[in-house]
Amino acid sequence: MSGKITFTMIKPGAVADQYTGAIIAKITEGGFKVKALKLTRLTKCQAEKFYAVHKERPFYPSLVESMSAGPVVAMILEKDNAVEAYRSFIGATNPADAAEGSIRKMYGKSIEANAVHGSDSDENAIIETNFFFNQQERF
Ligand code: 3AN
Repeated sequence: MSGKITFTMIKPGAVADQYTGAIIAKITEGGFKVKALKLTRLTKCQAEKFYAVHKERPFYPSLVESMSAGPVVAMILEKDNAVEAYRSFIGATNPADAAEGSIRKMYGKSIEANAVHGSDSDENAIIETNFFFNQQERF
C-alpha cells in the first residue's frame, strides 16, 4: 500500500527568484496538505548526504554546490498516494520535458535548477522527512 506522506524542497534558485509563495499556493491547490514547513539552508556536507545516491554522477559536485548556495523551503506534504501523486504533479526532472502547467515547467530553469525536489519512494520520503523535521515540527 502507498503512503500518505512525501517530502519536498523548494530549491535555492526558486527561493532566490521569489517563487516560494506561488509554488506553495500551487501545491495546496493541487490537494496536498502542508504538514510541516521551514526555511533553512543546507550545509555543503548536508547536501552531499542528501544527494549521496548521485555521488558517482558527473553533475554531483555542481548539484551539491547549488543546493547549498542559499535557503530552501522544506515541507512534508500529505495526500493519498503522496509520492507518486507529487512526482507526477511537479513534472519531469528536466523542465523542458515537464508537462505544461507543472511546477518544474513553470518555475524550473534547467535540469539541475528544476525548482523543487520530490521524494522518489515511500522509504526515501521517511528518510528525507526525518532529515529535516523532528516530531514537534510536524502537524
Ligand atoms: P528527480 O529530482 O526528478 O527525482 P533525480 O533524482 O534523477 O531526479 O535527480 C536529483 C537531482 O539531481 C535533480 N532534481 C536535479 O537537480 C539533478 N539532476 C538530475 N539529473 C541531472 C543532470 N543530468 N544534470 C544536472 N543535474 C541533474
